[in-house]
Amino acid sequence: MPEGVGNATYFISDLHLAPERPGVTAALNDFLEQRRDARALYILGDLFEYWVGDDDDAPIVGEVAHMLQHFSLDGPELYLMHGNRDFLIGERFATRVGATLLDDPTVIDLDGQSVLLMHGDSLCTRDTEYLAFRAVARSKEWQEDALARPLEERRGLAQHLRQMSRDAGSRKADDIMDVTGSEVVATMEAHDCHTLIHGHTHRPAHHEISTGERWVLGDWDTTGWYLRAAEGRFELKEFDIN
Ligand SMILES: [Mn+2]
Repeated sequence: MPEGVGNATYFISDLHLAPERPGVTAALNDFLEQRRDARALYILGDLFEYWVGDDDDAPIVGEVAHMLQHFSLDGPELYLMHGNRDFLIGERFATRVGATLLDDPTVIDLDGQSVLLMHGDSLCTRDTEYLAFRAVARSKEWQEDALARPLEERRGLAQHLRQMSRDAGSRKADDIMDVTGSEVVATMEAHDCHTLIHGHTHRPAHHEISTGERWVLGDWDTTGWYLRAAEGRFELKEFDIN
């Protein structure tokens, strides 16, 4: 086995990396350096607070790209799924960091077990306003139009969308922002999976449900979260971020 490749699979999401929170970027660097037993790392969306295109030359993009490159070159497989903030990440960035872009949802084989991976936003079906925006913003037409604009204009658009998302979040009832139980069950059944891992809701937890189990990853702020899977066992861990 090459150095740096072990038997553990890690899942993280919702780091919401942004220049104004350098501590979280530093925490990602530490996290990656400490994963000596990693066989694979799955980043299940919202690695970045916003994404304006793979041509973004902002320092944080270069910094994070360098960390991920370093990690994947050491041997572990690296997978990236889009979140509702960074859904414009493209193949160019994925290739640059040695990652494979995953569809949402994706089913993986984890030590012989089928596991369903999602970001989680599509499970929040009571938030009809957001789902309407999602349908538009995930279309090829909308994305091609957005990405054809000059970088400065895209940065302005990203700030506008962030503000809209924050305003909408503060207006909406708490239960709208969580997943819909029946949607979780239907999605797991449709994919024939007894284990679901997702992020997005910032409500880290392990839920035992009728279809099996649901692991919810946590967001990174003053603490960070990861889910570790090895030898058929899952562990959800929280750690301090300085
Ligand atoms: Mn999200």
